[in-house]
Amino acid sequence: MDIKSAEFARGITGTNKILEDNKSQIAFIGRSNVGKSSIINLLANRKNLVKSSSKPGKTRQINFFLINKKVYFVDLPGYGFMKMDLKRKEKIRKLIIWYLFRSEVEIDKVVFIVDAKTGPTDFDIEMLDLLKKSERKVIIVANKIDKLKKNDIRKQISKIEEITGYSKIIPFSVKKKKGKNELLDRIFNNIEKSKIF
Ligand SMILES: Nc1nc2c(ncn2[C@@H]2O[C@H](COP(=O)(O)OP(=O)(O)O)[C@@H](O)[C@H]2O)c(=O)[nH]1
Ligand SMILES: [Mg+2]
Repeated sequence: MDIKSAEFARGITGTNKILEDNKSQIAFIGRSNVGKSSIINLLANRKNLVKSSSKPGKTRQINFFLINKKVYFVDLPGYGFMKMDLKRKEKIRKLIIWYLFRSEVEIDKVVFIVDAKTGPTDFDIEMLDLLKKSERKVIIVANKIDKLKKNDIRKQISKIEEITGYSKIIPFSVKKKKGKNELLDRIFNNIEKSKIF
């Protein structure tokens, strides 16, 4: 199930023909600094496909990465960075909502990343409720479990399941390379093999 190739395709801030080229789209969403870029890089076996930066909130467009020449990983802008001004926050929020719910796109799956230690933010919960109502297929990833004591991981995952109302949350750590295979399996199961490889 390993990814063989990955390349940056395009960044968009509104409607674009890339949305309609009949490839599967896997959306990645999460607040700034949660480790979204690091996770996409880990899945794609690339160090710097997506720029992972110590300055959060830098990406303000929706970035499409072509995986195996067949499927897109779609990196949504990180939201909720504290130092970002309100106008900018609102712009990003609108862009995310447009892509997830109003663009004429069939999104195959949404990989929703939350921080394992701090749990979902208010915006996370709002988005997860909307995703549930729209019956999107959502995979929740709890990243940075390396920051938790071993004994607390299960407890914290259960708590996040309770808060979000979603089950089967994947405990993940980019730092310890934990959860990678499970996440790839969950992303690609139910998608026709010929659409991926
Ligand atoms: N401890 C720990 N740090 C992580 C993990 N994943 C990412 N980070 C760090 O979190 C910071 C933000 O990561 P980045 O991928 O840029 O987050 P993004 O803003 O969501 O794209 C970076 O300093 C990463 O090295 C993890 O699993 N554990
Ligand atoms: Mg990022």
